[in-house]
Amino acid sequence: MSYSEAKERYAKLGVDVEAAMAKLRDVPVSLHCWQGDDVRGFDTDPSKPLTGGIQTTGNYPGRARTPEELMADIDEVLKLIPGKVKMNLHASYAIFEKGEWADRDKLEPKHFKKWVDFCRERGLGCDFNPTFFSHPKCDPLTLSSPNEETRRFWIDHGKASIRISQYLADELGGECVMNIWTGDGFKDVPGDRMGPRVRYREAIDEILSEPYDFNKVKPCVESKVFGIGVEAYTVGSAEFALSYAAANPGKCIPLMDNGHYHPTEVVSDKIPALLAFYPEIALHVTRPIRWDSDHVVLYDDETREIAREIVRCGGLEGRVKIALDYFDASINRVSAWTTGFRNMQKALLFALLQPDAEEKRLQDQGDFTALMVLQEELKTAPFGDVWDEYCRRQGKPLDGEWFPEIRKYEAAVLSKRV
Ligand code: RNT
Ligand code: ZN
Repeated sequence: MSYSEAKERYAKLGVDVEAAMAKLRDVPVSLHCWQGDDVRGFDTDPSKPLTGGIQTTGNYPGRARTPEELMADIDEVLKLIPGKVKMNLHASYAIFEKGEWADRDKLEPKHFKKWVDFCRERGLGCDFNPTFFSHPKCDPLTLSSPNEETRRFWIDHGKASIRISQYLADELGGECVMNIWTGDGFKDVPGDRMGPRVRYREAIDEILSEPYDFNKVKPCVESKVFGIGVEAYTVGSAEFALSYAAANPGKCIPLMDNGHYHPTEVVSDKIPALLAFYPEIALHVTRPIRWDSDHVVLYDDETREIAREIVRCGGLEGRVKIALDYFDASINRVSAWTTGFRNMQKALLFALLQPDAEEKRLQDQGDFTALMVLQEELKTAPFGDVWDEYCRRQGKPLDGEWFPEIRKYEAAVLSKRV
């Protein structure tokens, strides 16, 4: 079926395909720099293991080892994905001059100048994350540590990150979403569950006492259920993070990562629940398989359902900040990035092509039979033709066209990294 026929088919259902494509083009989705190098960054010894309960598995050749390599790989991805991209950096990706190094509590905006240049040249905004893991000062706790000196170091890192986030927003325009996540927690049954949480709360209070413009810098608190080696207790649990954000309106917003809940819970259902209370929320879109495994985002049921809730709750008007968060080291990393980003775009476009008003009407009238029939039939509507058109209009490759490009890049560039 051609695009014009698909457009007509959707029009019969009351869906304006042109408006859907136009809307999606302007919605920023954050592309996480950490897929390109297995979350290593540039400020610590790459031979040391990751800590904080996160893990990458696999050793597919071609991992980016320097800022130049990582930027080249991101450029390759940017050629292959439609939609509005925003970069998402971790503090550990600071770029130092030759012979220079600064510890995380001493990081400055200038250590991200090269990223600002990179983003500006490409017309991208930028999000930021303090890095509270994979560092000798994790004892293993960070912001919730009982050790005063440890806690001070990480609070100072958080404050430095606020200043860097403000710099990124000022230089690049738009908002800088600054996400606070720590892997703080215990492998086994704690003797004190509240102490670390109170210290964590006070530490975030201190970080957020650093001045910033909340219209531009959006600090978030990301919760988690457990991590590898941190199975029994997580300081920043769901209740902790939501309560923190609720208690600090105008200062910080909650962030949900869909790998961070029990397996029968779904973030799609939590989006409207939070939006009933919070003006703004942030998301990490990932794909958990049995645990927070951070597999590449697929065009699957839950990704579509997350996209549908973002769309029908008015999230595309800025209320929902969308970021990707996954890292697979067992496959070509440029392909992993491209696949996940394209799938998020697909899910959002699919969501924009659903007859939301009609579905709501049917539900409110109690016609659940018609609602089911409509929802099911929409699944085989000619979505692929609209997706192709969306890519074509942005001068980006269609499905079937981009992977050969990555194979070429792999042969010419990635395979030479040994
Ligand atoms: C870890 C969290 C966190 C990290 C990134 C690298 O479980 O999801 O968001 O993945 O900050
Ligand atoms: Zn996350």
